[in-house]
Amino acid sequence: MGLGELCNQSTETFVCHPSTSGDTTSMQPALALYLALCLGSVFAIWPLPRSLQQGSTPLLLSHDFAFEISLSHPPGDLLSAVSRSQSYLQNDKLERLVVGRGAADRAPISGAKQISSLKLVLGGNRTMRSITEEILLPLEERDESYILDIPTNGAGATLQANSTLGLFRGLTTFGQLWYYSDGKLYTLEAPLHIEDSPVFSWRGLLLDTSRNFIPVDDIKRTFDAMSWVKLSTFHWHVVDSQSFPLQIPGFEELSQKGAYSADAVYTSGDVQELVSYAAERGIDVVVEVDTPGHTAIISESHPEFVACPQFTPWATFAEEPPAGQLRLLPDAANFTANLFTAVAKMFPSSMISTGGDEVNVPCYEQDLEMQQYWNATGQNLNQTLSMFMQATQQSLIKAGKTPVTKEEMALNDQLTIANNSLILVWKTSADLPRVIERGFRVIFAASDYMYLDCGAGGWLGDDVNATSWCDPFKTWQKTYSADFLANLTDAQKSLVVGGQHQLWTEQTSAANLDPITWPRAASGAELFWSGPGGNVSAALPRLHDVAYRMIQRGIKAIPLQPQWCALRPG
Ligand code: CP6
Repeated sequence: MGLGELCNQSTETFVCHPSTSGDTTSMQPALALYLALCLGSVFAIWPLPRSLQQGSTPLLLSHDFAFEISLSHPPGDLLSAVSRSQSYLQNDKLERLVVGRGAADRAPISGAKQISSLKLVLGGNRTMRSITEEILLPLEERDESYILDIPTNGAGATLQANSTLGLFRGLTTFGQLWYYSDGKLYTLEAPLHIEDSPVFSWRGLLLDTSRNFIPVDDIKRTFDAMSWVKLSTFHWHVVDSQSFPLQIPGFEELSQKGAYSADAVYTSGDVQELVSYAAERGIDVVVEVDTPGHTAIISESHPEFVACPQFTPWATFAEEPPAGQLRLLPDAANFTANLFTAVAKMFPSSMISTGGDEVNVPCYEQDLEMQQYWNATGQNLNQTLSMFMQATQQSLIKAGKTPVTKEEMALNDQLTIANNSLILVWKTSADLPRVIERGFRVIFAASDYMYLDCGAGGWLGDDVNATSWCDPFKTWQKTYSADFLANLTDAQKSLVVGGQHQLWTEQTSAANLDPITWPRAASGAELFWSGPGGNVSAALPRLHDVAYRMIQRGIKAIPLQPQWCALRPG
């Protein structure tokens, strides 16, 4: 193996993608290659913008560089985002990787012009809203586009957008342009013109906080890292069979009896703090209260609503211990509908998930109360499940929310679910076209590409040869290459709202949250911002920069290469 291979900095990886490197496409290939190799190429931008024209003139960030906001009453969250951008510029010490080895470079920055300001301009005819308000809009109403223009001489640089959310995305890109050398920040690519907007609006990360409790500060740190790669959706799988850490007004008994400890809870105050911390960073918090399956813990406070909590062997009645799921009876459905009404008041997002995955049939079939109800009414399992789904989804719809549910509920043609439901395809990518054919909007979350953990591995018992069905470990390359739009017509593609990584936490706590998530979750961020079809070898050097920058900002991202590759030579 050559040195370049070890660091994955082979010359091939330095050739810009023709459609995204305006300045090099018209040149002789040899010259273009030379410029790309020796004079730079935008390595650090992640996710890749829709269009990018770059020159090859070095530009220094002036020591008194300032953002200029040409708005009469800029919202507070935009001002905070600007000052965070300032402090990242001051504190990031990301050095440029050397060609062939990848080590940090002393850049040829002599004779460079300086850029002393970036003017933020809000265009369009839209009402000015804060970032927080923009990210809470329904998916199809959001505008995250921006145009960043930096002339060769640095003067008159502008960031334009139609929304504060777009300005925020542009600020994130601007922060990725700069490398550090000898106390200075520079870019090698002026002039730079970027026109950008995401292919998908749902660019998510699911985090399970039930199997192991994740403290508020760790979730906030995760939001920071998510925002640096323009992820837009935190899918919060807050409760499950093992613990119920969410305090819900009017339903306090659930967390009192269901949290791991009195400390392992999210209070209403915590939720508000997390929701606004996320929103200020362009992240929508979509909460999931998984029902009717994955609810064994509810039997601690409401045994009357839960089927089969004591049934054994558990493997017959649940995917993992403990067994127990909400009965598909009017009282339990009513309770759950009221629970969702209360949850809807806590979360300002336009979307809420009712779960809907892995409903266990034997658990219901062997439950006496379910048997009695079916006998008395002449109904069957699917009819009672349909009744449960309608009760819970209707309570969300009444609260003004769009219901989200897992693919099982869309693929069962005996069920009636809301037409506007968003469906999470989690089992296999092969199910995506099947759900689309039923006319639903979908989120690509398939376990063959999008699982960060191997969650089921926690329940493999004592079989030393067992492999979990989500094996093998999903590398960032695997996610990055997910061609989830293949074989879809344009009309079908329009039903895909995006996708997300999943982190189930049977084997994750705050101790390994960062390492298991980063930088891999960044691959999903680019997949759903820039769309599928990206080139893994072209992405790799940029992903190195993402990982190194995250580490500098306090994220315990794992390495993609030996440290040797990033050390200053000599
Ligand atoms: N918990 C819940 C889980 C999983 C799901 N739902 C899961 C299933 C298979 C694997 C990993 C996780 N742990 N509530 C499925 C959506 Cl491999």
